[in-house]
Amino acid sequence: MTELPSGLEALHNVANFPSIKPTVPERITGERLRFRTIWISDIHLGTKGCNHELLIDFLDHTDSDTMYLVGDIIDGWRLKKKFYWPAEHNDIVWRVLKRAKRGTRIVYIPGNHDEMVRPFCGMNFGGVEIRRAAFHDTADGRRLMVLHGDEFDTVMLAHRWLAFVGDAAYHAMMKLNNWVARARKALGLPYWSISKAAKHKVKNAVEFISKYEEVVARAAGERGVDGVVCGHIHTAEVRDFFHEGRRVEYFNDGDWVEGCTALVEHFDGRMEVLHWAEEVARRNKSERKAA
Ligand SMILES: [Mn+2]
Repeated sequence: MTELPSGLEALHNVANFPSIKPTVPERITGERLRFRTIWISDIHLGTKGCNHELLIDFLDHTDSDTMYLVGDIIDGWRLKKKFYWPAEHNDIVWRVLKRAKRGTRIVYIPGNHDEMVRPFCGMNFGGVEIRRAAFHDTADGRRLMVLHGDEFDTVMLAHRWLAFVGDAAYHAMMKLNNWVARARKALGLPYWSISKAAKHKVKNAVEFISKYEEVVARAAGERGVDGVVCGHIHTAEVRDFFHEGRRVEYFNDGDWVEGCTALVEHFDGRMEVLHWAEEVARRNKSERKAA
């Protein structure tokens, strides 16, 4: 293969991973938290926004029979503008490939930020199945549709801006907001309306998220499945909807830029959102107690 897109090239470089050692050594813990299934998405490798520290911790403390990578794993949009690929991002790819080698079934569903991987759908890459979408059967017999979720942006064109929530520009804007507020205060100027604009955006965001969840759940209902798992909007959620009198469950696994969450299925089919920052805090507390 010649001329691989930048994100894939990085993936390709670590594909022969046994010969490469991660810079952050794998934390070998006695027992990993075991799940039937793990869903993670919106990692945005290749951006400063990616919280690689928490994600590496998550990957070192968990295991599952199946793991779905639900899109926006690599941020090709940002990489195209500016190449940013710290060693820790290789470490994440290394850990995913190692999981595949250990026997975890890995299904990678590219999103809109890693759409350069979409032409490879149907292929198997280093033990990772690349798919456009998938169906997952839970232990208690529910059928879930798994997709990234940007498909529904076309239904809601007015709200496309939210797809950029994970983008560094968003963080830069938030930083600028803080800086402007402080500078104005120092100059004795009143608090400026940028906060009002931000609040308006947030209110819009709340409405958008609710509407988005509804649209996705409706699409799942129309396809006759029991539920849907997606990512894309960086908002983890478990929510029940009804479609023609039938229950349709909506699951969003969140992201690793702001929320740092994963969706898991326990061995009895129970679904749960894990907030990894909270899990780490709890672990540190119990370790301190033990010491
Ligand atoms: Mn997305």
